[in-house]
Amino acid sequence: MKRIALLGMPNTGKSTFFNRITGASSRTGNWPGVTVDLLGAKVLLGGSMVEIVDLPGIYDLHGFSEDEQVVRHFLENNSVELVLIILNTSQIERQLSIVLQAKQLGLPAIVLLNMADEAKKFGITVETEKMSALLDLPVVLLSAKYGTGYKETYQLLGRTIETSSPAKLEHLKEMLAQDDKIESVMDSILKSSVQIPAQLSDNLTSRLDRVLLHPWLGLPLFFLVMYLTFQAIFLFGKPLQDGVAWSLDAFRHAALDPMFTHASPILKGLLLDGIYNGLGTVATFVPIIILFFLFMAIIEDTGYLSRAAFLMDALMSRLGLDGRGFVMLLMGFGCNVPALMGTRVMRQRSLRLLTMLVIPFSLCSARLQVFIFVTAAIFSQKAAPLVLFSLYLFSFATALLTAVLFKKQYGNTEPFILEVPPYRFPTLQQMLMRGWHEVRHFLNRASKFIIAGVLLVWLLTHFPTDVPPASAHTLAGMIGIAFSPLLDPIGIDQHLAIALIFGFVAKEIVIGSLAVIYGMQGKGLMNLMAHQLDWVEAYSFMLFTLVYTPCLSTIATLRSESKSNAFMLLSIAWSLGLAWLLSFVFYQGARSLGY
Ligand SMILES: Nc1nc2c(ncn2[C@@H]2O[C@H](COP(=O)(O)OP(=O)(O)OP(=O)(O)O)[C@@H](O)[C@H]2O)c(=O)[nH]1
Ligand SMILES: [Mg+2]
Repeated sequence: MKRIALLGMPNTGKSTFFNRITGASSRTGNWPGVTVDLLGAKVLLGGSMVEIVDLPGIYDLHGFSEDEQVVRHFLENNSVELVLIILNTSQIERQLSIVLQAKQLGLPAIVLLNMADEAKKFGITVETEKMSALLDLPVVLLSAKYGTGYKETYQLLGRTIETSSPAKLEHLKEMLAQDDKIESVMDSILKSSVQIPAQLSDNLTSRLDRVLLHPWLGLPLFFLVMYLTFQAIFLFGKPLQDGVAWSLDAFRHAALDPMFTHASPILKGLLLDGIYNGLGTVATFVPIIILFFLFMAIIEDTGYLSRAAFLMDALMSRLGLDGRGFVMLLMGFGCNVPALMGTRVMRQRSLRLLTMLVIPFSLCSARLQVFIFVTAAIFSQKAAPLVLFSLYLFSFATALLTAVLFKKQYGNTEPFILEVPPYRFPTLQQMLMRGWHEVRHFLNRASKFIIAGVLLVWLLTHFPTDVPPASAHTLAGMIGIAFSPLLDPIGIDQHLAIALIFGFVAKEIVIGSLAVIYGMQGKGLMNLMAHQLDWVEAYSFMLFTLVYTPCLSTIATLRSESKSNAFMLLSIAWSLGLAWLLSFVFYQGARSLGY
């Protein structure tokens, strides 16, 4: 099968184009370094199937960072019939060098001048025919996001791919050794085919930035925006969550219970109290999670996240990190795994490792589910938001503490130059795609971990069958008792111990297994928990859940990204130790104060 690769600098719209042409959902975002790995998809072009590969953005084919190596490695080890070089037209004077490098390598290429809409707004004009003649390559102007010029591009691709033959590069770096002529060639091409006004006018961006990047208003505004975002998520998410819980309950009473009246109690228990209740409790959080990611996508796509990096850079560098580390921490609020992979844009290994050590402390959306659930059960409506907020503070505090403690070991000397992109607003389609992506992610995790997890918890809490379920004499009870010397001093009883043990696999299993352990769901489960736990125990449980290792996927990612077992073990040991210590100090402190 013929292969087309997308090449270009970061944040030029490669993934947006890829999604448009393949219908796939590669992650996009207004931030350099969103794509860090290869993503391929097949599509019918010019009468035959072609594979299109989305690559991470690179500044230069010589680059040293992990994601630049991914690109080089790909080009050296795969034959490609065509490269699409995607440029941001408004930055054409900086970005043309990649085209010349590709030409020098003899790659069969088409130049796509993307973001035509923005270039037009800035008053930049390109004479594509002239440029095409000078480069001796096809050049098209388009907007991958809004679709203008897309049809022509698609047709051109179809025609070109039919006749193109494979290029293979074995020693890319050596082939690029002589590129001192590139500068002058670039200058002359730009002079004769591009007109750039003396002053680029992007009023909106500069006006907004005057406020949002204000030296002392910037940070408070940023935290206000984050605060309002969370308020909005709960304002819209809570009714949706209640609706889902109500429908699941109604469905059970109306359809499932009657269906299983004659089934054996064990089967009924396993299917309904085990899988249905467990998975259902987790599923009620899906609307909140989708909203959460939609809002995050807006913040990311508008370019505000890059501003956050800029605002926090000075503070972060004192902790041995940089502005990008802060952005990764925020991304980690969604899910730690992509945030860990996002560190590939960092060139220096020690900086990357320190950032990776810090990221698992960000309170990801799966942990958020546990906290929403437990706070709703134990705390008053007034106290619950404050409790949640305090957990976010702990999340930041443990991350910062980790950075401070380990920064000597992982010294950072990499200079960080931040590119602040113009503000851009996501289209409805981009947002829907993101929402759908999250649903799929949930279903994937549900089928991989959650069902198996709740099933196992059900078995452990119901065997042997001649003792009351979830009592001390069941298998789960015995495991809980075995751990009690460790967990008693932090106020975690044998029920919660089981939830914690399974939470090691995925945090969604924590709430799923609470439903199974207590044999209830929804309001009933909350009441029972409120009856059995006081607030000190509940908070200690949440602290532990927050700080100890997020999930198996995170561990696997830590391992694969660091390529070091020792580093992975350090991360696990440190977070477990810190979790225990924090819960211990909190629990014993609160008890000695008489709570
Ligand atoms: N105005 C405008 N914005 C665009 C266009 N194409 C992409 N964008 C936006 O530009 C930003 C970057 O797009 P991506 O597709 O993530 O860029 P990328 O080249 O894949 O970036 P990396 O993966 O970081 O290398 C996103 O906010 C897109 O919505 C376009 O034609 N016009
Ligand atoms: Mg991308």
